[in-house]
Amino acid sequence: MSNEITKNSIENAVSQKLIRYFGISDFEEASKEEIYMSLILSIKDILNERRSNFNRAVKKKRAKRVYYLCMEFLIGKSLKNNICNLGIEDTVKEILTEKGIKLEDLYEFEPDAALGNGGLGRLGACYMDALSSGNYPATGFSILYEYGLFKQKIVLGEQAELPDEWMTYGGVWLTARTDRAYTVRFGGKVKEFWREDGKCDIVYEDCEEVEAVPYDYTVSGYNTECVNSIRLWKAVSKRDFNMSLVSQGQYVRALEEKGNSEIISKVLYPSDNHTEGKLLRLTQQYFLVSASLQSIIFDHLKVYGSLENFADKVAIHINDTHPALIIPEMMRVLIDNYGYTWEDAWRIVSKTVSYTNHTVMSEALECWSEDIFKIRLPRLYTIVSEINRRLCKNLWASYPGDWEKISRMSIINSGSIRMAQLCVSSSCKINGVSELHTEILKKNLFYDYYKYTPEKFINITNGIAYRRWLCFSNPRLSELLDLVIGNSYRTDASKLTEFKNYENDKSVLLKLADIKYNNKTEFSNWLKSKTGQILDPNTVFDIQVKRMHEYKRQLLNILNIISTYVDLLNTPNMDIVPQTYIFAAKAPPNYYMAKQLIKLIVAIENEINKHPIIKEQLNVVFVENYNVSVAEKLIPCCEISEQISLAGKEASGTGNMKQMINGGVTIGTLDGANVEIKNEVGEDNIYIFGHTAKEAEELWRQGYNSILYYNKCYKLKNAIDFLASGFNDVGFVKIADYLISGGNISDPYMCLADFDSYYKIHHNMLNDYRDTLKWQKKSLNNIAKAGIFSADRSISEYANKVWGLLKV
Ligand code: 26V
Repeated sequence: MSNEITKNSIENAVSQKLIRYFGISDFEEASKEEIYMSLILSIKDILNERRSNFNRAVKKKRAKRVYYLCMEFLIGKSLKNNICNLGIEDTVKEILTEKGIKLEDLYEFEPDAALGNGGLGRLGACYMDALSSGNYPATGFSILYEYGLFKQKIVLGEQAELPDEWMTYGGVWLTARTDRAYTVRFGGKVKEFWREDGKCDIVYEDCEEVEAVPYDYTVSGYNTECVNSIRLWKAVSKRDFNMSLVSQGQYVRALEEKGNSEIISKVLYPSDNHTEGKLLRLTQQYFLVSASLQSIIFDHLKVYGSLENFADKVAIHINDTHPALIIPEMMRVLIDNYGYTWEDAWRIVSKTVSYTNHTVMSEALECWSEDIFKIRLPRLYTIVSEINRRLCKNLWASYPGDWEKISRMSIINSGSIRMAQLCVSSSCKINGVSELHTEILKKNLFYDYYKYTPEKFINITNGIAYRRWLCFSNPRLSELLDLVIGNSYRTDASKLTEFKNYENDKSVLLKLADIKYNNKTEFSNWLKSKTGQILDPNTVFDIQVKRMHEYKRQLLNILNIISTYVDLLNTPNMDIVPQTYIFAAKAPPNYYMAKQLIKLIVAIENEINKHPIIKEQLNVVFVENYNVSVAEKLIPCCEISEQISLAGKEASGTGNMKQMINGGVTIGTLDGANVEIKNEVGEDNIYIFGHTAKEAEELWRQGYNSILYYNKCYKLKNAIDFLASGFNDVGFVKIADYLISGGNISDPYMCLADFDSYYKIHHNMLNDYRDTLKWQKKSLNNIAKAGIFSADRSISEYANKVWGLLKV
């Protein structure tokens, strides 16, 4: 047990840090930055001590560990989360208030650790939180992207990308472990030297060596002594300064040479709508995998001295295909470095590795050109080829003569190395992230594999770290819950169902309305102070926040907004529920249509701003630089949660769960986890519209023709015509063309096919909103039924069904 944390101990710790790191002996003289740093360093000490105690307990128990490999962790801010997890928020506030400092200001000061694109990365962070909260021994592995993804700024109505310099103040959480650096090799030549005993020595020549230096980010759990960490690798050049260049006065060139390999950990790739098989991305993936595996093996050998029990004590999780190279890399290390036979190595690897698929979008399934792969990772290429040769041999035995099936299933095909096939053929378990998504994996994407090894496929529906998303970011609502149902839901989300008993309690329903109004007011004030954008908390807040992508169909929402706008232009005193549409999203810098959509939303916002009367009825804002902390402010304000992807395309969604648990009512298609949300809350408490996944697929197969819908629905026609004619001095003819003039490839995500049912159900929804009690009852039901979407539940399923992991 670690020492008890008291007001005194925290105060002393912070004072000590101020002295040691900043030479300040008087609290009063310290700047906000210095206090911020000192507070974090003090909390880090507490967490690190707990981490070392927890690790000792894990070793003593010889407990199995899970290693969660992911190219992205969208951690966000940690100060508040850690303080709340430790249960010391009141104490810290008290200390700071005495010194005239607001803890809230320090929270604001912390930058987001935004090492992710969206759902996938945030899921990784939520799962690390749940692993710690559940007392599971776990380590996350990723890359220390110095400039994150990018910081979004709206400049002249369009997205501009700036480097996100989060490390200056966000790096305080990191602990550099220079003592645990490893070398990662790229390129060069591989030579095999066969010995007389039949073994083979592998010698590498002329390869490029990069040093991987770990920086550990501690992850606390709620109300527990368990602390885990995410190990982030930084690339450091191993090349010494070329002194001859320096002495020739070419200092800058010497720096450039050294800097080259360090590019590996500079920025994260955006999840574009197409993978280009970029060399740097492959390099990043191998860098992550090779360094992480060395670290895993080192840890294991330190405890057990041998790799014989590796598969019993280690679970390695591949989050999406991005870290799939761990499979051939582990084969390489076991065979080349530890003398294992292929068969023995394979037994270990295929028992250790499990894989989660996060998308069925074919553009997002990563493939590498054999030529690039061969040059960059020559030894791994040999191993992948051998894995593939043996796989095809087995497939041939099962399906003699069925070349078509075998070529669909093979890892290497037509000059490309397919990571999904590598993962599915080699993992002990494969899971999708919602019921529907897993069914689609089984029926479509991985159909052949499902028939081949059905026992490997399972579903684990995603979950969220609901303490962050409800308890800490919506204190008004969680206080009400504490009062009404007690606080046991804070450790057991299933207890939220008790809230349902209050669905007809008028005072509770009115309190819910009040809380929402206060959250909306707080957000409106914050936004106004930051950007000058004006919101009216008396209007209904209709929110669509997620990555910008065609399949998520922000455009469907926009078309409905434009149609309402046109109606208001024609009939200014139309009786409508005053409505505010809030968008926030980053678009991948190379994704033309996604950037156009942002431009369009901003243009509508500006257009409406020119009509103050209309703005009172219909307001649109684009909130820039969407990230975890913006989400934490925005989601508690959600009344209408837009989850309107084309059915079959959104693997799960997790924003839908976050908004639901904050009382947002979903308008959505039967896609991803929306299906399960509907099953939980019942038809009265969700607004479902549009084609089902099956219907959408069928419609597309028959030869979808968007123009038919345009001609059939006058509202839709008005909206698209208005879009084409342009407003706010900007024309969007290209978007109109994209919807209706591309022959059978126009409107690829079938916005038009779902428009009619969308606007009708949206209209009904707004009408229901007029009746506060009726609406709040729906909201209450959403909160009460959200417990199942807790990451604690997801993680316990992973622990039981995939990793064989026990709590320590
Ligand atoms: C693909 C690529 C390919 C190009 C290089 C960069 C890059 C980065 C990410 C991706 C795949 C993105 C997959 C993804 O984010 N899936 C989301 O996962 C969430 C968590 O399971 C899920 O809720 C969302 O529905 C799903 O879209």
